[in-house]
Amino acid sequence: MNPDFADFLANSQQRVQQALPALLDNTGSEYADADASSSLQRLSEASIYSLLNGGKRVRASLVYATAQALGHENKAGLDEIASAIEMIHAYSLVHDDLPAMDDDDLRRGKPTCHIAYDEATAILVGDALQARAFEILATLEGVDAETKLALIQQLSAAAGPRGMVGGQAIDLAAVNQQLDLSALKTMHQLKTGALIRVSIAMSALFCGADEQQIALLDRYGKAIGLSFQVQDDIIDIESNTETLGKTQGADQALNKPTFPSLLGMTEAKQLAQDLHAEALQALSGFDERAAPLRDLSHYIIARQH
Ligand code: GRG
Repeated sequence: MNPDFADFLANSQQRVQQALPALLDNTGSEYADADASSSLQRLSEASIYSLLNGGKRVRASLVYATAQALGHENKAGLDEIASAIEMIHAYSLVHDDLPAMDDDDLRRGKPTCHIAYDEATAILVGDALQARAFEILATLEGVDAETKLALIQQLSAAAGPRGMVGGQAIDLAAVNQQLDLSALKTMHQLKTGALIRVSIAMSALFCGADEQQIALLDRYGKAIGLSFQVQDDIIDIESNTETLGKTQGADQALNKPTFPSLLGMTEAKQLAQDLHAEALQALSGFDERAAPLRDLSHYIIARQH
């Protein structure tokens, strides 16, 4: 990893990690006894456990990298947008790990939320993180109502049935099923790609990108949204549980269709390279301020966890 990109990634991770605790604070209801109740404190604790327990912060980094490409990396409000997206992402992982879904015990190298707490708490953590993410966007300070509405519209579409939740529904139904390459790509564009893609789109919108910049950045986002999942399928086979921080071979164990199972490992790796090339091509008109975006595309297909 080049040192400039290592710095960028560390700064982005630190920036969102610092912003998240205050944005997650569940206290301050009009009912003082609710703030003091041990049930609410347990929910807060489990939410903090699920949100602040590491994570590469790729989606937050994409928010900052897009802003940097557009010359707005210090714009007030970016931390809140990055945090809202990371909350949606954390909720999806907590729910995905539940017994009714992928039934996993390990996430980010630690017991999953329903193992560390219990299933009902894990369901509520996901619900709470999701609702809080939209509240953060709705209450962005100093941002006009039209922009806030557009941000909420984009994130809700990406997270909902035409995005992540829809992809998850297809994924759950795909166990023991054959999917062709086109159907597999569609599933992952929705399940994993939509939230990655919208991280770039929301930052571009917020930073006032013009129509052409928005279209090019979206082309980049679509390519890396898919390459992220192709690499995820590759490392699910080639990495190990300790490096992954989640159970290695989980997709194979569930007999799920994956890019390597459909294409073979060599072609799956070639697909990741092709998508990286497509992402770089989309950025060819951007100057050196887009370096973190270019490096993030490479990081996504080179990562081992
Ligand atoms: C339950 C509504 C609902 C949706 C779940 C995205 C998703 C949909 C489930 C995650 C399943 C999974 C492991 C998909 C592979 C790609 C992926 C999203 C990996 C986890 O993201 P990273 O690697 O995680 O960015 P960190 O821990 O670094 O934040």
